[in-house]
Amino acid sequence: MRAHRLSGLYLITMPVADLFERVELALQLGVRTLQYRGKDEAPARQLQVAGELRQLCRQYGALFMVNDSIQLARECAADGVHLGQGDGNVAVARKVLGADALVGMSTHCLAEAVAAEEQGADYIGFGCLFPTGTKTDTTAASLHELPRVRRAVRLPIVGIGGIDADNAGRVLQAGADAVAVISAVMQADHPADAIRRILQSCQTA
Ligand code: 3NM
Repeated sequence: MRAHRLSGLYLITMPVADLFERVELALQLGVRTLQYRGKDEAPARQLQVAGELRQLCRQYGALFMVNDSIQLARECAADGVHLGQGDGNVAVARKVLGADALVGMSTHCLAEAVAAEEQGADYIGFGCLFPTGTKTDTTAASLHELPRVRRAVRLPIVGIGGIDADNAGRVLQAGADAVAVISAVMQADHPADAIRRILQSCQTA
């Protein structure tokens, strides 16, 4: 299990035309965890994209995670899978992917965070912390609850939802170990600037 490596910027993909260029740029600038999230893509496309991202991450020594699908994570030899509350259970993921696989779980409140730890997750996502246009069916989570979650669980916490260079520091100061970001990088007009600024706020938080 490599959850101890979760820190700083945890980048998540969305389908954009220059996906591989953005991801490679992020890896070059120091991002060490990438999650492939291609919910609406056809299965064959998911496998192809995930396989290429997997290779890129290997090249840069970064962790490669797959969103939701234990099966896809297995097929592309990902380092692990990130599960939503309804996406399956940690024990099944570990059985399919092996004992060394990293298994993350989305949580939205203290009770879910504690339950995820009890289920054996390696880390938790905690959100949605700020308004986001990326995911429509989010459940709001409170930044004010994050310090309580920090005290209640020993797992690494990855804040998520509407995070950018301006608010990343607050999320880390409230107790998160890392910040998960989609649109602030994937849709940035100047991705290098966005990535650098987020990484910088991670270092100074
Ligand atoms: N999960 P952006 S919020 C994928 O609350 C996802 O669990 C969330 O995208 C949760 O960085 C979210 O563009 C979307 O706001 C995050």
